[in-house]
Amino acid sequence: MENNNKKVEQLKQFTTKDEGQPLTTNHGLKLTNDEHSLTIGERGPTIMEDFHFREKMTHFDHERIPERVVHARGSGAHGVFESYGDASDITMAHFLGEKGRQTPVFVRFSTVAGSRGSAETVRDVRGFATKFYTEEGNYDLVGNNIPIFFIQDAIKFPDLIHAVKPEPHNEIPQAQSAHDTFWDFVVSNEETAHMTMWKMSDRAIPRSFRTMEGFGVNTFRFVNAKGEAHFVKFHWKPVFGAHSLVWDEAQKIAGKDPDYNRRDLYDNIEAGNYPEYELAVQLIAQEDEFKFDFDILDPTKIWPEELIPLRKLGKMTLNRNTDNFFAETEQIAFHVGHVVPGIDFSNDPLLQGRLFSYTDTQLIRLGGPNFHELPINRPVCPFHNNQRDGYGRMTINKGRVAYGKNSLQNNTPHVVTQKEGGYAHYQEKIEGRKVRARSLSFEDHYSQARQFWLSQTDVEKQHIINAFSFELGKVETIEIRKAAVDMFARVDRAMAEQIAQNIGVTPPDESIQQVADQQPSDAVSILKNQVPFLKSKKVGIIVNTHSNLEELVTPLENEGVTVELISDKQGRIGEREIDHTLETADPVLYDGLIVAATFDSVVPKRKVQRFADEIFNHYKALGYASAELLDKDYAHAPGVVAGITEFVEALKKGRHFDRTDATG
Ligand code: HDE
Repeated sequence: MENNNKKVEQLKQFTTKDEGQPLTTNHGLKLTNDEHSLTIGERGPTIMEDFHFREKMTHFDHERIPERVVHARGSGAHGVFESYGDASDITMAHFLGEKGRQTPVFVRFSTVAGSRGSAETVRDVRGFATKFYTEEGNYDLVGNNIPIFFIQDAIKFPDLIHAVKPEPHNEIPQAQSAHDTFWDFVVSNEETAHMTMWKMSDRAIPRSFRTMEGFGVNTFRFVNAKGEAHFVKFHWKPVFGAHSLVWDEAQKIAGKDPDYNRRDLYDNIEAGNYPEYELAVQLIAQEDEFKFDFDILDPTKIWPEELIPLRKLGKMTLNRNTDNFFAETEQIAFHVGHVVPGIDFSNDPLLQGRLFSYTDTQLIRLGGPNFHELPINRPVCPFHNNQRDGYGRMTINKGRVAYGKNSLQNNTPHVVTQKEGGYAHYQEKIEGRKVRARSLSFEDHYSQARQFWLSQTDVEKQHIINAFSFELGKVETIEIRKAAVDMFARVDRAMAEQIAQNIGVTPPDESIQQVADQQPSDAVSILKNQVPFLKSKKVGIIVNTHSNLEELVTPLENEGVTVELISDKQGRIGEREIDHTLETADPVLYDGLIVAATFDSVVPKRKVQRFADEIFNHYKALGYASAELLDKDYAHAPGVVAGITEFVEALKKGRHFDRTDATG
């Protein structure tokens, strides 16, 4: 598959290997000494003449570029998208036009609020941005792992981001929404109600990039060759389903392995456990625009899947890590305006603003207008126009003509018709006054927030209450805490009452009306849609020389589970290397744990008990060789098992939330 990947082939032209080569300056001069500056005498001053020192230091001084203003912390991979069939009844897009057609892709996953070096398992929305290198030019699907957004109009984006970022007077807290300014924004802007419910849910702490859904969020338009249009929403469905961490675990991982998500992605691709996601769309015919009790252009609303079913269009497989993080993941530049014929925009006011912001932000981040020439951003099809010059221009455009129309070059490069593959905007008829106002159809901020609440399982509801209580518990201004309780009493009074109790404010005022009940949408719950799986899960086995390794390891590895051996010291047991000590490993980094050691002075029970406790409290599969090894309370709890076959089953199931004694 990789051999036909045009993007990979193209990148090869820009790839270099320094290994085994003589050291030179950037201008190709071979060097005789790279450890001493040029000085006058062995103890004297460095002199200006030292061009080598100056070049090396200058380059170093300029190594950093501005981080993305949002989504700074991210990680990416190459892959391929394969079309399931011919979607030409709904879109002209060539890459969706034939069963089996393959298109190279690059995906960058990210958190939103944190800086480039921040921890990855914080409570936050995740970015899910895909660049399709199609035959018709690059198509970017710049989405998130939550299907809606906080605000309805792009003009509020700077305000939202200023509120969630560290507070300006002391730059605290990093990558957290649990602080006054974020919650002040929430309670002062009611349109945030629905998205805040999602952000307080387990969606905001995904187990891995491999196990989270993706959504285009905004409403786009599909247009077929006959000019017929549908409004469209995009979905990525991970083949392993959506899975989340639990909050205590997420916070601990942030310290134990701040690179947890990128490591998971990288390691699994290296191991051949390629992450897979199906691309699906929801479609609403142009003439049905006003058929729903929500405005289909409002980005704070979902289109319930039960009402508007998904149509699957293809599958994406991420099968290759980057060679160089900076050149690829950092320099990739996404833009919602990078579209191909057959994909168009709607008047969703958030989308309209995004169409401006993405190019604008690349100009500062990547230092000029030629970022499209960076290898990772180049299309795999040819591109020609009369744009010229600027910082970092790499192309050598031959000839004297750089304008149109012209006669000297027979008026080329020339435009083409739509039939010949040219992009023509959908001709929507628009009439209206020039206003700064929002349609009344955008005014209902609570019905879908309540629908989200009513769609959750009891476990998920409890997690939402806990998340609100944690976040608001960190808010110093009591009036903001109270305002949040009042605001979310409109979503569910009982929920708000519990939060109020937890955070020490008075219950919601009697006058506040909870909105009417809604038909639940099971699709928005993670736990109602659990996919059991084994491949790529990670299990730690605590061992000593008495452990019977083969019996435990083989059944797991046969299922594609990654096994790591943990003991008090590193070294070998038989053929196998011990991967970690009880200090370098931590229970929060595993999907399941087996205690296969007998306790002695080598593997002290006290340390092992901590591992078992954490695994137990985070509802994960726990296997043990004999009952005396662990606290008796554990013995019969769900997902705590003695045999390896039982362990494999418990691991496959996922979390055992029916384990009532666990602290979460
Ligand atoms: Fe973005 N967003 N965004 N955003 N966004 C950026 O572009 C912006 C929004 C999303 O991995 C920036 O290159 C505005 C929604 C992702 O490189 C910037 C608004 C969704 C990424 C920008 C939004 C997204 C970005 C910063 C409100 C989900 C990371 C760096 C109207 C559909 C892409 C950059 C990557 C990045 C602007 C809202 C997704 C500043 C103005 C809604 C996944 O241009």
